[in-house]
Amino acid sequence: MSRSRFSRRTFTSGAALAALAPTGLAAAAGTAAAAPRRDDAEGGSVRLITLYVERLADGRMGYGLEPGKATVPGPLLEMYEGDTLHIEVVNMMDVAASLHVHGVDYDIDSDGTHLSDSVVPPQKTRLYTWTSHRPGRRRDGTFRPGSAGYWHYHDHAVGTHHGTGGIRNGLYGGLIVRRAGDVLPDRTFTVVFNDMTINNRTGQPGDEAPDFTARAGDRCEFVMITHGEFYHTFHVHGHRWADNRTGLLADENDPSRIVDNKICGPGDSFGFQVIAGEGVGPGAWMYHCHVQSHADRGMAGLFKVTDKNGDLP
Ligand SMILES: [Cu+2]
Repeated sequence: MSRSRFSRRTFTSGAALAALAPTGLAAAAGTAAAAPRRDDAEGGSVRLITLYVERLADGRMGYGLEPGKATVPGPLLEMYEGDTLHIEVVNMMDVAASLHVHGVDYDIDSDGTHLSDSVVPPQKTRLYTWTSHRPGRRRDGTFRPGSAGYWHYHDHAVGTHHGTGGIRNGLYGGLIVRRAGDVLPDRTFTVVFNDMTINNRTGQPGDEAPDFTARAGDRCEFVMITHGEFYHTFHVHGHRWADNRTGLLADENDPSRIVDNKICGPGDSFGFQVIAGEGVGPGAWMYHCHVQSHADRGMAGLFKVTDKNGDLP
């Protein structure tokens, strides 16, 4: 397949990739239409983005959509079931790095590991391709779930063959795959429990855990990811969600359990939506790991829900 043909390549410069990528994309789209790789992948959008992998001034590492703009976590990526996302990863560091994703579909060329020879050497560029699919029936009649979910991506190459050094230093980010018709949020917050930090912030003075701000009544979406060495529990004050794919109940007959605290271990991710301040009003609502020694060591931040004027009580 042409998709594999070009996704396998490693490029020496952004210019070389820029010259090749549009041709490759057209070929990929044409191939998908003429000879679909998956019956249910037809009709999805095909997009190309660039992710820069960089070392930050403070020693952390991050992914960014522009050179010099890397962040921890990396940019939140979104797809709809059926979409294809091509990501050219530009490695601006002096060590090999990669992009490995959870939840969606990819060829072994886009695995992002040393084992499958799909990492990005220092100062090189590589194209990764993620596809996704809608729910449907297999030929044997069994049900195949769609790709929709709160997923994540991370390095799988820095430090060890498992990317332990990359993840520890901040090379991770969220991926949301939505289903057509899903309720869209007003704003989305990404929270990553990584070792004993939140988004690689220790929570100590001068290195505070991130706060998230919304107005009362805003539909807020949390993407919660865990990495590192420990199990945690994610808790937010004053707000609850359904323990299912979206965090929302379909109706009063939906059997999903309502929770305000959820255990999460390394490599896990989940997400949910809440209406900021619903039934409780504005306030500086804490969110934190509920393992007591972890919270005491700094794994706590604020969900700041302001009033209609933008003021925090
Ligand atoms: Cu914890």
